[in-house]
Amino acid sequence: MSSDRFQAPDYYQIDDLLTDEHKLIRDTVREWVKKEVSPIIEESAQKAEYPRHLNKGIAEVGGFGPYIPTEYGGAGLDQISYGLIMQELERGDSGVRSAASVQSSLVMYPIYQYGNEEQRNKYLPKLASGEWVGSFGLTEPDHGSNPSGMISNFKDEGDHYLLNGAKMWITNAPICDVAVVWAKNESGRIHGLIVERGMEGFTTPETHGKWSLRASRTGELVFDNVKVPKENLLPNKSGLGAPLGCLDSARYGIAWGAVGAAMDCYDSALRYSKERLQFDKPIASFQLVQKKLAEMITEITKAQLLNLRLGQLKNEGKATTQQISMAKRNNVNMALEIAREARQIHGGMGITGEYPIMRHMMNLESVITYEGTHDIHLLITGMDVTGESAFR
Ligand code: TGC
Ligand code: FAD
Repeated sequence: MSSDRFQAPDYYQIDDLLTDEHKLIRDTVREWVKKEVSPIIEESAQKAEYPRHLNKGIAEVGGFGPYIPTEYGGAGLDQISYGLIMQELERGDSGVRSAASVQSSLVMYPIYQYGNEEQRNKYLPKLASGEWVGSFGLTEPDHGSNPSGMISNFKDEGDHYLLNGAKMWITNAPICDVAVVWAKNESGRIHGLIVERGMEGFTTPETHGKWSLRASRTGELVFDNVKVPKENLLPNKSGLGAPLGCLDSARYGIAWGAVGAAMDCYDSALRYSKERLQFDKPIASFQLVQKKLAEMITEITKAQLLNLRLGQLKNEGKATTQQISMAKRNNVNMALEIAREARQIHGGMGITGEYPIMRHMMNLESVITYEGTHDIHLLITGMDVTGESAFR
């Protein structure tokens, strides 16, 4: 990729609504992404490799467990800081944000929120420092949008649990040291179990051939009579609401992250439109190009404001699942449409790795599907406003 000349759009002076600490955190991550992510990410994506060496830096900028208390190694920050970190990481690449959001909201969060003190002390500091990589197993081959139908199960065998089943489409699976896995007990109740690499019968085959999130490792978690120690059960919450609670936190981060990807596409398109001449004029002077850019900055501004308000609500403990769904759905779709329009503004250059556009666009095709598809989030809003469930 050509050098990273990113300049963040802030059309409504939203910076004025942030604290100095928010801006410091945001700018620190932004600089880190410019220095460490932008120069290498295109090659990682082309080679379908996750640049694992970045984990140390993600940890240093507070990307693993931003809102987890410092006594467990987290950064102890508020929810707006968490959002800003995700925005900046996804400005670099959705795969980098994925690494941070899975580790933070899908692995550290359930261990912190549903685990006991021994589990917190054992796992959280190593996850916060990036020494360990975590994964989150909810989706199964036959149960994606409908996780309540999962068939992964565990039996009480006296001194341990015996876990069987398989999870699919799991971020970090091939490289994870620990996995938070959701499975049903003998009464059909969903519980979270911490499974560690090395447990006999636990394998993590990689999913190859992805056109999206290429700089992120995806795979399966397969459990063939895995003996899980009893102390690895998360004791403080069970039922589908437990994994869904984690998704609230991750979807919130994605709502911010998608704005980062959109800002990068807009910034690149704006600069390109001023530099690219056709018919002896910058293409920025043509009305049809201006229409694209004007609509992009309008949508980005709306999404930035949505995120900030959602962050305030989250800080106050008032953000609902349904509000988070709306922001995830709106912002990811907005980012994908902006990536497509930005690709057009770049003409043929837009399909190359010289610019980040096509990589963002392909990444966002996963982001619009994972953590609840675009249509599932629409149905969550539909149910909220009508009181009628259209899922079944
Ligand atoms: P439903 O009947 O609505 O709910 C079941 C129980 O859960 C409770 N609940 C919640 N509790 C806490 N937090 C929430 N956000 C909750 N939402 C619901 C609910 O009250 C109920 O409790 P109870 O006591 O009555 O049993 O469940 P449903 O089976 O009808 O399903 C609803 C639906 C479709 C919305 C939900 O299952 C869903 O969100 N489906 C989408 C699945 C999904 O998002 N999967 C994501 C997998 S992880 C992932 O993609 C990671 S990508 C990571 C990356 O790389 O960044
Ligand atoms: P399906 O549920 O089969 O949906 C297919 C289509 O049917 C969609 O368009 C959907 O909207 C539609 N549909 C389904 N039900 C309804 C309905 N009731 N009404 C209307 N339309 C409906 N999962 C994890 O647990 N952990 C991870 O770390 C993880 N990482 C992922 C990484 C990547 C790169 C990807 C692509 C996925 C990841 N996932 C992960 C899985 C992801 O959450 C699922 O792909 C997603 O929830 C959708 O499930 P599905 O793919 O089985 O699609």
